[in-house]
Amino acid sequence: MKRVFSGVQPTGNIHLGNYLGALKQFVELQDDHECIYCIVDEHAITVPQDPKALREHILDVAALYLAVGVDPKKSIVFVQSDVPGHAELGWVLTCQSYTGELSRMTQFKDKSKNKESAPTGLFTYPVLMAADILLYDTDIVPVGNDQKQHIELCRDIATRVNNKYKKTFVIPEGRYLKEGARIMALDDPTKKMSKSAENIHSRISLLDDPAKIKKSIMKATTDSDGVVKFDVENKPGISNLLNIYSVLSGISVEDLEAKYEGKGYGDFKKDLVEVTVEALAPIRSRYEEIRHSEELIEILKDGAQRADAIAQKTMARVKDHFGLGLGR
Ligand code: ATP
Ligand code: LTN
Repeated sequence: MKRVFSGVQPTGNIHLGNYLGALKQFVELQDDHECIYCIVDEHAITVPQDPKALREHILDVAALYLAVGVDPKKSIVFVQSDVPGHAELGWVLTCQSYTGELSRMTQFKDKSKNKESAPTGLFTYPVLMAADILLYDTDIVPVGNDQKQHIELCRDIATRVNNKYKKTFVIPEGRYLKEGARIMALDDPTKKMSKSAENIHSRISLLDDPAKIKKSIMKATTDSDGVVKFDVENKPGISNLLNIYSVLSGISVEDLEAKYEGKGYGDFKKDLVEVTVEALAPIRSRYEEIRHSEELIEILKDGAQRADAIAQKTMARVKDHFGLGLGR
């Protein structure tokens, strides 16, 4: 069976973009792959975090993984900092990566824009991400489109190590969804839907109640010609909503265009509210059931043990190939 690894940062507000771009794939892959899903708390501290809130957010994301359908009987679910191999391999790979290639990462450029200096961790973050993936001999990494550049860097670093030392790493591949791979912000369809945007109506969080969902969708930016048609260039707002509608309902974009021919955005949006509320209701109720349970803690502890067993094997191989330690 092929191995799958992915991670989500515990920074709160998991939204439709995270769900449709990444989490939905996590669930689909479980049946015929060996899946490892991580809550990447060491990534979260690349920007300032309140310690109490961070710990809560770790459990929030873990509960959401389970609520959307990740099954701990099939998949390993764990918290990154519970497995020391991530930081350990992160360092080894930092010594195999170059400031030039890291300077080209668009996420770093965005996050450090207009700042004279940025935390070093923000700069080397893609190397830690490479370590996360390579630590588990991962074949497939399901992520949103925005992570493509980081996946390519991971492949470059792994290939470099394999060429320079004995063959050490499996070269992973990114897996991106075509539709829904990039969900845009509701208030500005030229930007991606984001956890960190100030306007809460720019996103729909998985735990939003029906009233909030309605408000955000009804306020969503469209255009003035009132025709429900998919055209990302000229009609990015309605195209984004069509995309969301399509992935949530399973109806193709063409069929939706036909369904709303001659109708206005009002009707379309009203139905989209209904579809969204219906899709998120079971996620919300499962989340409430599990979020404060002892079961959740047990799942994460068990997951960390299973992940650590794999990680230790990889680290032994890395140390051997690099000549680190005593070798016995
Ligand atoms: P932010 O929304 O604050 O930019 P992020 O991208 O740092 O968050 P993570 O929690 O690390 O979010 O992302 C989890 C997964 O969700 C990743 O695979 C990422 O590619 C995906 N993702 C995030 N935003 C979107 C989006 N708007 N559309 C599709 N996928 C997305
Ligand atoms: N960088 C990713 C989160 C992430 C990840 C990973 C995804 C960290 N490590 C390993 C896949 C595999 C993000 O910000 N979305």
